[in-house]
Amino acid sequence: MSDDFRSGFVALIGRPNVGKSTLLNRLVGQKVAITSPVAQTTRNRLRGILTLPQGQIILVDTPGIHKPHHRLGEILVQNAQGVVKSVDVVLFLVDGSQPAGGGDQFIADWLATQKTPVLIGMNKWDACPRHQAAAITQSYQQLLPNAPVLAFSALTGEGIPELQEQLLQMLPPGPCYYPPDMVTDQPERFIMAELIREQILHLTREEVPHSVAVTIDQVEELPHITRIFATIIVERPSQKAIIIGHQGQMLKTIGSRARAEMQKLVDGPVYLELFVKVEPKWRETPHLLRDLGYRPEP
Ligand SMILES: Nc1nc2c(ncn2[C@@H]2O[C@H](COP(=O)(O)OP(=O)(O)OP(=O)(O)O)[C@@H](O)[C@H]2O)c(=O)[nH]1
Ligand SMILES: [Mg+2]
Repeated sequence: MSDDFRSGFVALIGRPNVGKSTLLNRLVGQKVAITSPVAQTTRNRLRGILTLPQGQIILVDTPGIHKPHHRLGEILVQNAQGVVKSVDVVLFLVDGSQPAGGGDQFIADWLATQKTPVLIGMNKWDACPRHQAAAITQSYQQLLPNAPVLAFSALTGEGIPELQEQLLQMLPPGPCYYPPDMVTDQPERFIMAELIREQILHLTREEVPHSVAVTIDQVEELPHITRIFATIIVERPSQKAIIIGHQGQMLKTIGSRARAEMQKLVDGPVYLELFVKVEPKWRETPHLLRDLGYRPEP
């Protein structure tokens, strides 16, 4: 390790759906966080680790900041805000394909009251209409006049090397906090549950995605196959019916797509069995939220 090795923590902060988790996966080069077109996909703070010859960047993904409508939402927003105090740099991620809006202004005003240095990251640059690029960039620069601004695309990879370089420059000299081959701090079981929830976010609509939680009940690592038993929890019988689908077709599709993702994760064959359970109001019930892993973080 050279003397000028740099390292530290970078929080990914921004509105829901701007691409924080997609960027995390792109930077660490592996899928450690689930992503979807549905806002409020991420529910847990999650670290992704990128080790380079010149340094180690530890990215902290957070739930998108929005106006909370229920207890789960409140916990998620509080936790995202709490992260900022504990990191070296905030990467304030915005949707660079359109001008700044009220939600960005709200986050920027709050970041301006914090001591942590901020880099504004304009993601989705691939989708930015070129004739509007200058005006859009200016609308974000105005939010925090002293913060550097970079444009890139987590989807195509354009501008990502420059982003890595800029983040390294903003980090202090420091040690390798995690082993170089480690890409996340999340246990495999958590990622398995998330891969199931990801398929539900992609395949169902309206109120169903937000009413779903997933638990992994058992993992059996046999010599030739990994057997996984999981439960999908919903709030109402009508949602259970949607998840199961006509003649069980929806559950089958969720299962086979999640299984394909899990096989990449464990690098071997997977057998997946899914159960569906109704748990009325789990999003408002403190002990259920706790059991499902959604809790206020320090
Ligand atoms: N065109 C384009 N789409 C992107 C890019 N990055 C992410 N997306 C898409 O934006 C949507 C949201 O991505 P996520 O990574 O789940 O967003 P997020 O900010 O983590 O969202 P929350 O967890 O809900 O706060 C997905 O459909 C992504 O495919 C990008 O650079 N360009
Ligand atoms: Mg996310």
